[in-house]
Amino acid sequence: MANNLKNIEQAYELAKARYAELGVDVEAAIKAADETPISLHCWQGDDVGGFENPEGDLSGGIQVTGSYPGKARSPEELRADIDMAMSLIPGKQRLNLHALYLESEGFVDRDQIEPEHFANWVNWAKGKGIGLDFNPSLFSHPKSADGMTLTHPDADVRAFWVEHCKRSRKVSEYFGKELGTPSVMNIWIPDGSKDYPADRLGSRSRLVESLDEILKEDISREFHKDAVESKLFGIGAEAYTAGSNEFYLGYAATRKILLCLDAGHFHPTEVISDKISAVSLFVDEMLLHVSRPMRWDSDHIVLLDDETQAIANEIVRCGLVNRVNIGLDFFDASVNRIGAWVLGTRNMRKALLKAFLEPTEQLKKAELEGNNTKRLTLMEELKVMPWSSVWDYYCMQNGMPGGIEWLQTVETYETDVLSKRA
Ligand code: RNT
Ligand code: ZN
Repeated sequence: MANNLKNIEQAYELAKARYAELGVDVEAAIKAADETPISLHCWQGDDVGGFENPEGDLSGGIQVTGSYPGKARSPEELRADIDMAMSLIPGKQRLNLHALYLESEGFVDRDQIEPEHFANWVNWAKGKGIGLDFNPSLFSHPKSADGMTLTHPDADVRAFWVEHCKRSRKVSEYFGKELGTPSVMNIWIPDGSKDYPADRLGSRSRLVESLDEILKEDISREFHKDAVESKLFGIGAEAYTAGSNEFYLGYAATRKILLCLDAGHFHPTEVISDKISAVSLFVDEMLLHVSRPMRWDSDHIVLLDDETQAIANEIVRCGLVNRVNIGLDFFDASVNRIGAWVLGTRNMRKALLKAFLEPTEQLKKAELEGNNTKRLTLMEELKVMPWSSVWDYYCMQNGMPGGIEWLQTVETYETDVLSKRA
């Protein structure tokens, strides 16, 4: 082990010297990557099930596939699993909760949720010194069964969901107050239709009305921030999605709230990395749902692929670290769920580290001078720079393995804990 640590240090020193030749301050890059928060999504741990109704089925046009054993069945199990995952991921973390993950004595419907139903989560977060983010849950419920919530033609159904969202904002505000860091609350609705609608305008007008009603109460941004998430289509909502990109871009810009960009919510060749700079000129803060769509909005585990890297590069190159909130959104039930969290989140962190290890000013200078040969050559060179030696060192500083040794810890936990869950 001691030998191994020494090798990591030596490799790091060599890497540092190589990066210095490019004018990159490696220590500053490590610090910046470490301090950029990533919000882990609670729903990878139990296939977006939650604790409202143990028999509840996932609906709303999203799907989890796979039946890997050992999913969390209670808040205690889920928190233990998140503890395990977080212990293997370096850097500043947050937890992103859905309203479905409330804790109560007996059934509490969505229009009845209170901050107290999330007190255990807050205490847990306090113990870890992390922030919480929140989401109202407008799916997996009888009142969303026909694929409409805030756009529903029935005013009573709309009112039910408006009330849920209003109460969710109070939960989010409570998180911010208790934890000293604002909670980003994201509204995503499944609303759309399987076949061609006759009145898109009517439906979208109702959505504006519902959202305006939800946002009526002013809540300090010191505690809570509102975000809205667009989407292209869902299973069973192929022809029309009310909350499209244009809809929410306009809504977020005019209401001065956050826009959420989910990597899986656009046409297959469209990428959110390209949207970050554009949106930043009109919306002051963003939320990202970093995900990996495969042929559709499949929510595969985030890889260290070109798009994940491009997202990180854009955040860093545009100087948007303080205006882009990074959240993850994937749910894979075909593999060890803790492994999924660790792998996907470490990939996002790696992408951030690589982005901070870039000589951005040099790239921009070459571009301004019209030296596109240099720009491209430098970009290619960065791919083979010894960033992984910096990563290993950074992980070592955090008392974590840089390589795949973390998998052993996850496998031991699977044997000792997960495999005992019926
Ligand atoms: C669905 C959206 C939404 C959900 C989570 C559970 O397509 O991406 O963000 O995945 O809120
Ligand atoms: Zn999403």
